[in-house]
Amino acid sequence: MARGSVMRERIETLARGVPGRFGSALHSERVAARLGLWLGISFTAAFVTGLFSHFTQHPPGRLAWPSRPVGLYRVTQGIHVIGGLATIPLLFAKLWTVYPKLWQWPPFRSFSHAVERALVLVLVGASLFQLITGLLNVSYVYLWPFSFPAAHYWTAYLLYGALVIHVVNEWAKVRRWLWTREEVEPRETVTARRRFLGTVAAASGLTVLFTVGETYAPLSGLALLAPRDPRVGPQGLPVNRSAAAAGVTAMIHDPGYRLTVTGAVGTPLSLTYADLLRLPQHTVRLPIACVEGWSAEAEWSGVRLRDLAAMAGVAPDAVLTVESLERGGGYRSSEVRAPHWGDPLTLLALRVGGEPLAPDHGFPVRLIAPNRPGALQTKWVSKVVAA
Ligand code: HEM
Ligand SMILES: Nc1nc2c(c(=O)[nH]1)N[C@H]1C(S)=C(S)[C@@H](COP(=O)(O)O)O[C@H]1N2
Ligand SMILES: [Mo]
Repeated sequence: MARGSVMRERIETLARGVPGRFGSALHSERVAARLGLWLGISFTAAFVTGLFSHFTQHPPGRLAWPSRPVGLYRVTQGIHVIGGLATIPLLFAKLWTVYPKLWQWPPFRSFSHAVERALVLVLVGASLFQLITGLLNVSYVYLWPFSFPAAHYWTAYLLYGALVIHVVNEWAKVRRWLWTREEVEPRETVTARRRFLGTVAAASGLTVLFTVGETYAPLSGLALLAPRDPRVGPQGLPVNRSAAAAGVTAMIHDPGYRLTVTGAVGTPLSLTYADLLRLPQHTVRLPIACVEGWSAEAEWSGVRLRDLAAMAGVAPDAVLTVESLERGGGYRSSEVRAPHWGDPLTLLALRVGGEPLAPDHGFPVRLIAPNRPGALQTKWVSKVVAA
């Protein structure tokens, strides 16, 4: 059909005032409600898992997360990032479905209608911002001058607040179109709608299928769209920041290297690499679960952090700060609270897969703990400070 006649048909439909239609069968409240429901579920999952990630990294006060289940953060962040990517086709489909409403006339029927439309503008802007900057961030593209986590965190409240109000405003339509018996519709309308929604769902599903392998090993061969392959890197593990990039290459091979345990301790410790190897060694299988969605499991061996804490005489509720040889960078140190340092799985690892750590994996010593974002698994550790 020629463009002009499509437009004419739309205008005629509008003029006829078919309920719930603002264009064709696809520009309808029924399609908008269905996509809206999917988006509501996926934004809720993103909001909850995103807040979990935030408060895992920034626990308020003296609060602490449990160290189990071991792979919890890996799963929640996988849902966050891969679910977020799968939301992109849904959002664009929804915007396409409702765009004829952009030209509605008059633009504002009343003050409350104006407020409602302003709110939708905030919702659309915040959604596009979250999904697009999120996609670029996990693709390691940093084009902006602001801190991604800070902007993403505050925009999440804006988005979710606007979403809740939007859902309240539109709820009657959702009920009408999704939960009441369908009135008789032309067959083509039903077919066109099913085909459209099926295509959108398939686009989301394929996004998941082609990225989930970055965290779910059995599908890593399919992770064609994922920025990281969890099997690729030195010792079969990916690297976010190499020893060279962190500027630690000379320090990690210095024969004067010591691991010190200081601060609120009974007995300060200063241990060489050989001393550490002489302490009881333990082996654990744990993932690195990066905040950017990829994760990779490995077999780590080394000294239990709680053994070192006991040797140094640390209080049972102490907070341990693990510090790297790295001078700058956002991840040069991390806090380990009691549930984590008391866990027998938490190690200052000296080996991975039976070999000494590669320089890029944190030689001589790295922290590895269960249920913890990769960003907090500090590499090139030289100090533990108790407080
Ligand atoms: C394509 C979609 C998305 C991607 C790829 C994505 C990616 C990410 C990444 C990589 C982080 C970790 C940031 C860091 O700590 O360095 C994160 C955190 C977060 N995300 Fe998303 N995200 C997406 C969508 C969303 C949406 C729709 C919401 C809200 C409804 C949301 C809410 C959050 C929150 C609250 C955090 C915690 C931020 C913090 O640590 O301060 N995200 N996201
Ligand atoms: N000192 C230091 N440790 C660090 C980082 C860093 O930049 N500096 N990056 C962290 C991040 S973001 C991740 S995901 C993991 C990556 O671990 P890997 O290189 O051993 O795979 O290391 C963490 N430890
Ligand atoms: Mo990371």
